Amino acid sequence: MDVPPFDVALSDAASDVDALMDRLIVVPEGPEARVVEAMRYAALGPGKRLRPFLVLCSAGLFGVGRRGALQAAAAVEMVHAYSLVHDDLPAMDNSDLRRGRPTCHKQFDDATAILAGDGLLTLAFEVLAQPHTHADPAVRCELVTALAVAAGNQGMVGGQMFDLLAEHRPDLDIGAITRLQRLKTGALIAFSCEAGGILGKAPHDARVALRGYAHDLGLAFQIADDLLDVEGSPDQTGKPVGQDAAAGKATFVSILGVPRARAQAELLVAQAVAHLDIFDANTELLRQTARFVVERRA
Ligand code: GRG
Repeated sequence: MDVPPFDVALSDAASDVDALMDRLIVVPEGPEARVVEAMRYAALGPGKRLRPFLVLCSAGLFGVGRRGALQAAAAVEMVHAYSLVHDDLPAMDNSDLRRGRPTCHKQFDDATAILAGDGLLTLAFEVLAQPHTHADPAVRCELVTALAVAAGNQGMVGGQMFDLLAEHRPDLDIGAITRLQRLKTGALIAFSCEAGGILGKAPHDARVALRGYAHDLGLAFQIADDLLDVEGSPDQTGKPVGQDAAAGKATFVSILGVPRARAQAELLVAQAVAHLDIFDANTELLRQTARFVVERRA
């Protein structure tokens, strides 16, 4: 089967997942409408939709139907959007700008932003549990469990705690930073890659390969993020830059320096794509995603 150009595939994925989230996040009548408007603001705002794209690409390896894959893609994007809303709050990063627009708590207010994050996190699991996601309840249950582990204290929430405690700890070493980032951003990226394997009831070796790809991709993504924080501008990235240094945080870039961090990201891209060699199916989009992750400017 012909593979569409990377840009087209990424933008089609973004349109399709946005169309589904638009249908799933419905503003009701009554005073609770405000929190749903904030959920829509956070989830449907501009963004790369990288995690949904990874779900769709990994699902594509196993011939999974588009609707089921989109359900899982929408769920992971909702969890991602929630994490950004909560991360931007005054009690955490205290950011005013996200995706080139006021952050959710600036557009609404702190309490509404907290509730909007809670609403998105909760809705994600409702979506995974819907029969549209997969006909087999055991598959839906496996997706729910995997996303809970990735998003919760064993994954993103644990990583965020670690990150908050890492402020003013420029002494943290590369091993500690790697663990922190694997939890904070890597776990959700890993879920996105593994979701296709769960939906497609993929064999063990395929899941191991996807996990390896996701691990290297997640670290490459984070190094690219650290480089953008040093070298990018708010116009490019749509968010404040220089925040890591201002918070006295150790990062891959503060420890390795820019040239070695860039070389490490390249090495991780090469390692990530090597994991894909076991697949007979076309892995071109996943290979190009690894390049995109380190070459992106936002
Ligand atoms: C609040 C529980 C909780 C967790 C927050 C992921 C996270 C943990 C915070 C985000 C802070 C941050 C900027 C981390 C760096 C990596 C990252 C997740 C960047 C944003 O993801 P992109 O680049 O964003 O995929 P878009 O806007 O394209 O969706």
